[in-house]
Amino acid sequence: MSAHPRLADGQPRLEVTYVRTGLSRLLDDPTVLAVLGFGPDAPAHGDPRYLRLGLHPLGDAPFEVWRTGGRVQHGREGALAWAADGALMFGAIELDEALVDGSGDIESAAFEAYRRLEASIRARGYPHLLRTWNYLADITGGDGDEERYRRFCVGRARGISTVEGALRTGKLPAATAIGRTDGAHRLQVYWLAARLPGTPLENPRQVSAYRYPRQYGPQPPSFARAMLPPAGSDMPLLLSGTAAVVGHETRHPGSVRDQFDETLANFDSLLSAARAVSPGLPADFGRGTHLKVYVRDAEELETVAGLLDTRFGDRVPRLLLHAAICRRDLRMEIDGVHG
Ligand code: 3EB
Repeated sequence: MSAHPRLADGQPRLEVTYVRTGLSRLLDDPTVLAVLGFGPDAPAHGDPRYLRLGLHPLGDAPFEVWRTGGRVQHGREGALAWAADGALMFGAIELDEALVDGSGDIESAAFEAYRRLEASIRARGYPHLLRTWNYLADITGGDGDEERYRRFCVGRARGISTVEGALRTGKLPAATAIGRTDGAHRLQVYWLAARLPGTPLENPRQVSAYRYPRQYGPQPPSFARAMLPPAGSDMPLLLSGTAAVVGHETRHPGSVRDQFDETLANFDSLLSAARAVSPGLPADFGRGTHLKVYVRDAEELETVAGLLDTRFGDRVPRLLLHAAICRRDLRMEIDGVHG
């Protein structure tokens, strides 16, 4: 079924693609680990491997499909959906903020989501969290330390640290935290976990997020800038949400064009760091790269689409999404995979 070389038993394999095939046909494939649909116009489906995300795409979005090397089993535990192939696990949890212990706040929802995530990856035997995505409403709502993103960071860190050692800085997953644009106060967290550990990477141009100074909130964000897959796997590099942050400061708050260039300079630097460990990775983005490009102001989506066209032509598959970024002065952010 697959043209890829056979890997030793239990070695992870993951391929990410953007496709316009019908959803049922995608889910008929037993090697499909996850399918992501974007925005309220994406279809609904009960398969635990399918997640519809609360972010509006520019135009008619494809599905994002994750395929693995083995047969996938899947199921649900309450609000949590999972799928796994013996080497990798996809999981997703959606929590209505109002329903979490009656408090209705994002900190409690994040705590609860991460507590359940940790319990689930451990119980199923995939204890190494490689990558997380976090989509929450009104991400920059509230002021100072009451800002929702800051409360989210507090809840996330509390949830992860219920398990001994998991928050150690050398073990944090690559991540994205983005504001959903459909108005629903429902926290969506989805992830990729593995039986074997990956290698987290930092970016020499950026202060590690887990060392951000106090001015950004009481709890520095718990993520690494990228994750190299477990040794011996056939998987891309997992790129965290990356924006125009140099050191720890936002650059070019007034210009989405300059933020775009700064973001790509950050990726250049991150890819150099990744290639120092894994020299086989391509130095430039190309066909094996898949990017999700998040833009805060709907009016700037077309501008960013044009910047991507100019920079990459049709060489780099990408998906544009309308989504709020977790700092008010960040106009855009990009995450993705590269291999
Ligand atoms: C930054 O560089 C931008 O809190 O999980 C990017 C990726 C960002 C992940 C997270 C936040 C997160 O600080 C914000």
